[in-house]
Amino acid sequence: MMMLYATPLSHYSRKVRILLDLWQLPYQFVDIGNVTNTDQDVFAGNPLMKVPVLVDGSQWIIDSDIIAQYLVEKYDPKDRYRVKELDWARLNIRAVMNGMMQEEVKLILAKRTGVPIDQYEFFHKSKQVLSQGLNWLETNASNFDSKNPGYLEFHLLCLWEHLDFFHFIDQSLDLPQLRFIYHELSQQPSIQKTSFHLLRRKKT
Ligand SMILES: N[C@@H](CCC(=O)N[C@@H](CS)C(=O)NCC(=O)O)C(=O)O
Repeated sequence: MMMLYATPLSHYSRKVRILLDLWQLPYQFVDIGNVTNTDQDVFAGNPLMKVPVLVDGSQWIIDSDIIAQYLVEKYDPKDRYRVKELDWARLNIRAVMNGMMQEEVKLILAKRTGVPIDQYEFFHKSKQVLSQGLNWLETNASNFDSKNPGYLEFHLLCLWEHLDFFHFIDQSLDLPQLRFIYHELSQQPSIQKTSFHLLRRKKT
C-alpha cells in the first residue's frame, strides 16, 4: 500500500490527501509528528525535512505538486481534477497560494521554535504577503470554478482553512468571493474527511 508521510495539519499534504480520497485510493497515513524535527529519517529521507513524501512501492516522491503529478500519471490518466492543466492565469494563482502557504509555515515554525516574530521586520513581510495574497486572490477569484472544483480549488480550500485555523485571516479584509468558494467546497464529504477543524489545536 502507498504510504504518505505527512501531518494532519499540513496544508501541502492535504492537497494530495484530497486527491487520494477523491480517487478512492487507499494509503497509509504516516504522521511524522512535529515538523520542526531535524532527523531526516523522520521525513522518509527527504533532505529538505518537509512533508509530504509519498512512497509507492519502489517510488519515492517529494513535493506536493510533484506527488500530485505522479499520482495523476499512474491513477487518473484523464486528469479529472486538472492537476496538469496549462492555464497560465490559474497556474499563477497556484503559485501565489503555494507561496502564501510557505510564508505561513515560516511564521508558524518561527513561533514554535521560540523566535519573537513581532520583533523582526523579516516576519512583517511574511504577514504582509498573507494579507496582500488574500486580496490578490479575491481580485482574481473569477478564475476559480467552485461548481467543478479541481486541484486549483483544493489549494484554496487547504490554504484558507489553514489560515483560519491559525488565525492568520485579517478580519478587516473584504473577501466575499473567497469565503463563498471555501464554503461551497467545504461541504463535500471527501473534503470534510481531512478537515483541519476535525483536529484539536495541537502542535503538528
Ligand atoms: N514545496 C513543498 C513544501 C512542503 C512544506 O513546506 N511542508 C511543511 C509542512 S506543511 C513542512 O514540512 N515544513 C517543515 C519545515 O519547513 O521545516 C511541497 O509542496 O510539498
